[in-house]
This record gives sequence, structure tokens and C-alpha cells, in this order.
Amino acid sequence: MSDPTPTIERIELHRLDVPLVRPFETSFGRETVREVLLVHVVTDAGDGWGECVAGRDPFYSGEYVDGAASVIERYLGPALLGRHGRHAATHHGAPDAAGTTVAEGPGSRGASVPLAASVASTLAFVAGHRMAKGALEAAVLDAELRAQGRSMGELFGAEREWVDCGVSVGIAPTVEELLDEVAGYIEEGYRRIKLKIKPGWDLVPVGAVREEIGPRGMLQVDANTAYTAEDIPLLARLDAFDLLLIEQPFAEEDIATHVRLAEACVTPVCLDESILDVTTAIDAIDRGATSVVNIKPGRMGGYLEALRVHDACRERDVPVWCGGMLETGVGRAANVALAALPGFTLPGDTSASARYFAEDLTEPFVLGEGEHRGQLRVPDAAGTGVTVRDDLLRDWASSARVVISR
Ligand code: SMG
Ligand code: MG
Repeated sequence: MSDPTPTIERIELHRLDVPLVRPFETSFGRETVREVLLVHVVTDAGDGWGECVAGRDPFYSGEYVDGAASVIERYLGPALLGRHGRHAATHHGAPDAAGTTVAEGPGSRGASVPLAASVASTLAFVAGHRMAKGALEAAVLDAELRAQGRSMGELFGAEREWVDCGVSVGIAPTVEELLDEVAGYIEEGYRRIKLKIKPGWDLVPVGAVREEIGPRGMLQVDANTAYTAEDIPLLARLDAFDLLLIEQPFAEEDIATHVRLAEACVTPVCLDESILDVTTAIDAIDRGATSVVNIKPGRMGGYLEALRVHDACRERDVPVWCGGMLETGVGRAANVALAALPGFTLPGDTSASARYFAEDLTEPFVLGEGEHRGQLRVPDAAGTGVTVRDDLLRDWASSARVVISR
């Protein structure tokens, strides 16, 4: 613990086009290629990698990958390097108790990773852009933990060696094709199925899948904000299918309509897009808008905030599960470590690499067998525990890397 806090020397941005094994369709669009933004942070104590979860288009949220790369290049990267930004000069390299992320009292996980714990406060002068900030913080965290020889799971407080995996199933051209796809995932061992829904693709496909997987199969749905208050009676009819939860049927800002739905149905309502940090999480829980929370570190500005959301939910007996954003092995590794915390009592969208990619950017995540069927092993090597493949970084590059230096 007496190691000096590392100093960031350089930040590199890598843009990749990673082909998907099959198109992924949601209520807001269809992806055939995952456009990935990777952040590589080089410090005087070693380097680290973080993955930005922003998508190609600003449809899931207001953030998108070109915007994230731009805000990092123009504002966030230079601030972390101490070049400019309102707080950069005071916080960089000298995190102190004024950094909100480390001033959380004893037992705070941030205390042993002072550089990573200072990132959020250093970047707070930029409004929003949580996915961009989260990618930077993840890269710094990886570098700092590698330098200490500690894994993400160790820092986070992972209590399991294996985590239960679910799979998110996109909107299919026909119900028959959906049933085929679901049957394939069940065969592979996935422990929970999540169906993407939208108006016109809800009761019928959900009913068909419930029939196919039987009454005991874990099933949930995700609407990605595609419905409005008028649809409450229709959504309440999903109660017939004994779902684990209904995820984010209404707009990100619309907490009130989620409360109304929660009052109108038995199925738990779960917020995803609406939960931006621990404050919005507690507010949504207190108001009765969400009785389960989808934790996606990228959406919350990073893993350290995600830990706070986990802890706040646990104190309130609100179950959480780990969401996914079609991450490569870089982001998946950290998600799997997070999902090993005790509050993650439901299977996550932490699928195997093969769910999306024929080849992963790191060692692939492969579902276990026997008693670990439908589970992924939590990496235990330092940092994320995975290594980025240089060959694929080159082969999949969609533009020249950007270097931000002091
Ligand atoms: O990584 O398996 C994954 C994706 C899971 O459905 C998933 N994510 O709203 O939860 C969600 C979506 C957002 C991503 S859509 C591009
Ligand atoms: Mg979702």
C-alpha cells in the first residue's frame, strides 16, 4: 500500500470494427458490427485498458462512440494528464480527501486505488459523458491494479469464483426464428433468457418462449424505452408469463410512469437507462419505480460508481444484476468480476464471447461445464486479468489510433 500513486504519461484511443456473429436487433435499431472504442492508459507504473460502452449511434442513450472519442480527446484526456480542465491541476497525481470518490469513509474500495479513485472528480467539470469517463476510469483502474498485482475481483469484493450467465436475445424476423435461437442458447447452458420487446413484438413472442422453455425457465424482457403510459394495460398482461422482470419500458427521464406500471403489475419493474448513478438509483427505488436494478458500469461513469449502486441496493434489499453492452473481453472481464459481488443475485447479461464474436479481442470467455454449466469464471489475474491481442487490434482498426500526451 506504500506504493506511490502512478502518474499517467499517455492516453491512446483505439477504434475497432468488430464483426458480430449475428445481427442484434432492439427496439431502437439493428447492429451487425460492434464499433468499439478502447482506451489505453500508459502510466509510469505500467499500462491498462478500458472499453467504452457507447454504441455507434446515440439511440440507447445520448452518448455515441464518435462523441465519446471526441470528448476524451478534447477535454477528458487532457484533464487527466493535468493539461487543462478546471480540476485537473489540483487533482492530477495528488488525489486527496476532497476527491468525492475517495471521501467515502473507511472500508471504501477507492482508498487503495487513489489514482482511479481521483478520476471521477478530475473529470467532473465535464457534464455527462459517463460512458467516456467510465472507459477512462476503467483503464486507470486496470493499470493501477496491475501495478499492485491485484485483480478487479479482489478490489471489488467478489465473493464467487463463477457467475451465473443469462443471454439477451434480439428481436427476430419471426417467432419461429426466435424459438430456434432461444433453443440454441438453452442448449449451450444459459441460465436465463432476456427477450428484447417493442410494440408489436411482445405478448406473442414472450408467450411462445415461455411455452418453449417451460414454467421453471428464468425469463425476462427489455423494451429499451419503446412504450408509453398508454401501454400500461398491455404491459400488465405480461404478468401471465411469470417473468423475472420488465426492463425499462418507458423513457429514461420518465420515472413516474415506471411507478405507475409497478403499481399496475405483479412483475418487478427494473430500470436500466434511467439509472445514471447512486443518487438516481436510490431515488428510483424510494419512489417505487424499480424493485430490481440493472447495473452497467459504463452507464454510471465507471466501476467505482457501480460499486456504490451495488452497495446502496444491497442495503435496501434490492436485487441487482450485471447488464451488458456487447463488450469485448476487455469490458466483459471487469463485468464478470463485478457480477461476483454478493448483491448480484440474478444472472447477468454476461454471456460468453461466442454469443457476439467469432473471435474475441482477449482470451475468450467460455461457459463452464458440469456444475459450472451456464457460468463464467471470474478472472483472478492482476487488473482485468485479460490481455488485449495486438494482432486483432491491428486487423480490426477502423482508424489510426489517437495519442493524447502531456
Ligand atoms: O452485452 O449481451 C449484451 C447486451 C445486452 O441487451 C443488452 N443490452 O438495454 O440492456 C440493454 C442492452 C443495451 C445494448 S443494445 C446495443
Ligand atoms: Mg436494457
